[in-house]
Amino acid sequence: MVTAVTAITTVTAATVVTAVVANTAAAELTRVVQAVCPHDCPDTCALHVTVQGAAGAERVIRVAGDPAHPPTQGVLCTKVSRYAERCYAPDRVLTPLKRVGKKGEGRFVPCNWDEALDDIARRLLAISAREPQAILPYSYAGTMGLVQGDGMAARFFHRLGASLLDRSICSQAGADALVATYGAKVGMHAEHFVHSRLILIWGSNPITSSVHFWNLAQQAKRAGARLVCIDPRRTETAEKCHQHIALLPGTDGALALALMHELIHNDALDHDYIAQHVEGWPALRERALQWPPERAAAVCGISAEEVRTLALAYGSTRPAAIRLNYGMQRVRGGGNATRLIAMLPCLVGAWRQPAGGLLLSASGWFADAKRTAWLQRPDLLDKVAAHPRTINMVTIGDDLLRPASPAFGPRIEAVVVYNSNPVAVAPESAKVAQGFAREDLFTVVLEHFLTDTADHADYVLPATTQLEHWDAHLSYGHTYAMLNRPAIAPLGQARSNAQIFRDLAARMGFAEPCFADSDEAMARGAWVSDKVDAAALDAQGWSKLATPEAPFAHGGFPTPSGKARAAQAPGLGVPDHVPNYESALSSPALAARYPLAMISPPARHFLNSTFVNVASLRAAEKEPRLEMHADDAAARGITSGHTVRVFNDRGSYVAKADVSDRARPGVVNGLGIWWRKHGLNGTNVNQLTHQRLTDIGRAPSFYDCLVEVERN
Ligand SMILES: Nc1nc2c(c(=O)[nH]1)N[C@H]1C(S)=C(S)[C@@H](COP(=O)(O)OP(=O)(O)OC[C@H]3O[C@@H](n4cnc5c(=O)[nH]c(N)nc54)[C@H](O)[C@@H]3O)O[C@H]1N2
Ligand SMILES: Nc1nc2c(c(=O)[nH]1)N[C@H]1C(S)=C(S)[C@@H](COP(=O)(O)OP(=O)(O)OC[C@H]3O[C@@H](n4cnc5c(=O)[nH]c(N)nc54)[C@H](O)[C@@H]3O)O[C@H]1N2
Ligand code: SF4
Ligand SMILES: [Mo]
Repeated sequence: MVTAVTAITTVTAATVVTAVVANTAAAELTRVVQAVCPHDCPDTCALHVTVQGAAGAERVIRVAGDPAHPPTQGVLCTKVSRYAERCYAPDRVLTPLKRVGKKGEGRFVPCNWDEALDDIARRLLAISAREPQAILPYSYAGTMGLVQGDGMAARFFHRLGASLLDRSICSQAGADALVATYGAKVGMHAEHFVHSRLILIWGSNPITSSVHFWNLAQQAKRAGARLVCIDPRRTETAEKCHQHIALLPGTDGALALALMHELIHNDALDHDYIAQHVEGWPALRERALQWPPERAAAVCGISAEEVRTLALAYGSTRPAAIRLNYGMQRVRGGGNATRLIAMLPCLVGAWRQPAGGLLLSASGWFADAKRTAWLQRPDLLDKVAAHPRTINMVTIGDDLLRPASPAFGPRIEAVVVYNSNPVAVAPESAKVAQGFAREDLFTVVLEHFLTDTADHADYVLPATTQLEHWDAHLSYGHTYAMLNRPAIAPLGQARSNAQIFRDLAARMGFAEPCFADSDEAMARGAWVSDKVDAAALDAQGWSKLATPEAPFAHGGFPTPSGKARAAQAPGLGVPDHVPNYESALSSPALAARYPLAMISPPARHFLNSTFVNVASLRAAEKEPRLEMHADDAAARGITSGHTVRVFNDRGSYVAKADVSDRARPGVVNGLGIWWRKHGLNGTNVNQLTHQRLTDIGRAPSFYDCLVEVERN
């Protein structure tokens, strides 16, 4: 029922219960519950969830941004404004399901919780009695919550002695490179970008993926700042910046080196800052001197003039800020490129001002505030006979198909998936799907929907959404600790991830008291008490950490020497441009067969593969699309709307051609992670990507991929 809600009073108190006047005869009670967006997005918005109806018949009628939370400013992206649509979607899984069809067919029958949990516990116990490492948890960031993410689940798998998972699929190249350079995953505060005079938006499309940052950049623009976007794709963001440098994928390291070359040449360096707060600059300086703009321009597929102009602006404008994002590190050399770019603000002393420096991630600010060891209990591993091996989530395709061997260890016999959809999001997905289709693999998937991965499960267990459970959140884009309260009771028979692992632990005979901690106790206990203000968290749902406004104005990088590391870092040498595995320059024979570079960045209305099943959002994305430059399309007789086959040795993917200046010559853009079953030929872009890892961080190189395109 839609009733015109005329007044929702100011949100202050703990559970934020508010009386509302409705214009119906029987005014209904409405409450607003303080919550947090759970998604893998740097903005980590504070939510106001409006619930209507009496206890037992409550319904979420609105999900809105908290106007009082400074990063959120009362605004949400289109996707999460539709959160209620996702929560109440008719295809939501609301009972445990047991497989009746073949793996991958997605044919299930409902079963009851006891039957499902008893059978799962029995199967896992039987495997673990022989070899606990044959069991693999597989999870990522479906929710970023510390409780429903790797809280109770981590305790469970540690106690079991299951294989460990290297959660590397997104950001680990850039993250490890940032740690190598600054000592931690820390940087500028997003709110200070409003005062920057020059902003480089580098490998980032905030209009799609971080809309609150874009709002700050626009404020800076209105105040006279110059915005430069560095991205192979002419994104929605790029077209609104003053300048767009459309370099080839995987060439950012070369651009950074040439910028250094010019900063040296123009004597635009802050010699004093370098002398006091940077170590290893002489060695990197030598390398940079080998990268005149012409050399970089040839590698990057841009003009030397673009390099010179950018270097002049960056060397002479203060404050100058870089918003780096993970798009530029999903290539072989992503780690080295991040190290090089992260050095730029040190060389010109941009860190001296709060509105200068660089932001890739803010998550390191939470390192001392979060009780990771308590939440995850890695000490439970001490009880298992042998320290388990680690499986990289990027290579799940190969690893599911691998036989036992001394190097690999036991064959994977069981996978428990939660907060992830590997069949859609992991690279080289033909192999991932083949692995999950193994009839001898026991697979349990905790999910909201029948995703491509859930279709391969022996059991699908219905999980609660963020509207139905407790959680604690940090952010990688701001520095507020957050508390999520359940707005409504679990729908159907859904249980929270933590509850499901608690129930399994009981059946497996895990008697440690930590398995009795409630979701609420874990959400409230997630923080170190003198770092996060529990009262503020309780009252308003968020609490800001105390962090320095201009963190490195006087050096003090969290490295052993307190200096930023230009050259050597543990295990690493002087950073350099590392060419892609697949590119015209680095692999000419391959490029002769597959001459186009394909990148597959986020689609605006999806979040990775989440929301693909939400009808209104899928309608907004229309169809799997491949953006092509007019020259590349014309050479292949392709015009917009043609169905095209995109292929390489790993497989083929069918999409609708979109001939547009969003694509630069030589590069095609396959947007978003469609569910394979919603694809035009039952595949998605990851049919074409490969499992080779980045130079640093053991991360995927999704955007390092050559293809050919033809009319289908
Ligand atoms: N709507 C929406 N929002 C999202 C996501 C989503 O799928 N949809 N994903 C979320 C996730 S998981 C993450 S990790 C974050 C951050 O997610 P990112 O994947 O970093 O997202 P974007 O900000 O879209 O930035 C990627 C940009 O990098 C560009 N790019 C690709 N290759 C290169 C390259 O070699 N060099 C350079 N300079 N640029 C390159 C792409 O064209 C794209 O515009 O966003 C989150 N937000
Ligand atoms: N080609 C290509 N591939 C990519 C990328 C790319 O840019 N290009 N991006 C990569 C990146 S950056 C990332 S982060 C990964 C993302 O990979 P994933 O983290 O696997 O992300 P999603 O596809 O969003 O899948 C998350 C799933 O978790 C479920 N979920 C959400 N909340 C809960 C919950 O509370 N409980 C349970 N049990 N389930 C829940 C959702 O329904 C959803 O199906 O994909 C990577 N893959
Ligand atoms: S996905 Fe990002 S922008 Fe959208 S509501 Fe969540 S945190 Fe905010
Ligand atoms: Mo990600």
